[in-house]
Amino acid sequence: LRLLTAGESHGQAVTGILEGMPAGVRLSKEKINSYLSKRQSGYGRGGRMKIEKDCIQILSGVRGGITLGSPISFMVVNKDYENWVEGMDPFEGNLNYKQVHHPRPGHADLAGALKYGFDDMRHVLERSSARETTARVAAGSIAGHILSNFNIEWASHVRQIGSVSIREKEVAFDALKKAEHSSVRCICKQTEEEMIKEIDTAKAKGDTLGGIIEVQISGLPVGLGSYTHWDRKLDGKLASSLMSIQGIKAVEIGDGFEGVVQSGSLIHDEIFYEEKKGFYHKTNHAGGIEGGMSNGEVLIVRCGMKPIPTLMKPLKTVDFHQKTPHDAAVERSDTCAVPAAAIVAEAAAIFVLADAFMETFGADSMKEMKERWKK
Ligand code: EPS
Repeated sequence: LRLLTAGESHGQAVTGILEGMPAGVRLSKEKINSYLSKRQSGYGRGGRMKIEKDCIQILSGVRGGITLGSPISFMVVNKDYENWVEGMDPFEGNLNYKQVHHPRPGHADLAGALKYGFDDMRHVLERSSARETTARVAAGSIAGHILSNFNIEWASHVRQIGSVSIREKEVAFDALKKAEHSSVRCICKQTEEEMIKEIDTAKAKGDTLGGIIEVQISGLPVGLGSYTHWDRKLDGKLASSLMSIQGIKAVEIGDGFEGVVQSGSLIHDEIFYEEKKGFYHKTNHAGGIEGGMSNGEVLIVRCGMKPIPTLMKPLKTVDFHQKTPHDAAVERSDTCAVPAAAIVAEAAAIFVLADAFMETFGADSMKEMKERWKK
């Protein structure tokens, strides 16, 4: 699977081309749209999400709801474009419109402008914006239709926002359903309230918050990915996909960082066998991956998201042209986008797993995959 995305945050649309989807996969537009709308929700979002109502338009690669095996091109219209035509129209746009000269610490602004030789950092922020994750969620949702045919399920929750964290070290897959009813995707009611308070306090101070999200995928077969070469390892591919999400600064599989302080005798998951179950583990510190391959247990991956760099009470920076001290640029933004990032992380993980699944069970058609799955 290969995904190309395009689109500026306040341009006409976010678009994507998804190449490599097998033929014969039945897609549900409702399912894709409800996933897109989940990404838009979450306590701590700013004004933009009140304007947008993300809906997919598929332009190619699908007929009568069935994939053709040809590239799937799609777009999600930016409703906010109406308010930005003056600056964003591809030919008539006024290049002096809402220029940005005061790079935000932690943002792509400065390195991006230096790299591409821009005078105006608007060119950078329009594309580096997390608006792009709309396309990744759309593509992840499309690819996820493959996995759903084989009863593979996924879910996510928010473990931490700012300094507020859930107490549970391990959360069972079924318990993640509770996150669906929480505006911060938290499985614990009391912690949810504390997270909301933390966001309110940050917002009142003109500050922003990051956090930790966890994605779990259940029902995976043994052997997706491979130990035979570095670029075929499932954990490596997941880390790359997840780390590329805007704002993500850390990725861990299973007990990751905590595992390193334990001794080997405590951290490795002992192996058992039962006639009905086959080989299995009673613990899952490895997070479902051993030797770069899925091991049949629930896959658990966590991501650390930094606080959003756009602060209403700006940090110090330097005027790009005058080279004198200045306050960083202030733009409408979110106080906390951690709950939304959980959906993006789900989509990014599903994308990689669908790809790995196709590598093992066939990539031409759903028919072929089902036949090989049975064997
Ligand atoms: C973002 C800034 C905000 C967010 C945006 C990401 O947008 P705006 O500048 O239009 O207020 O709302 O997120 C999205 C648009 C989205 O769809 O998630 C940024 O600078 O990254």
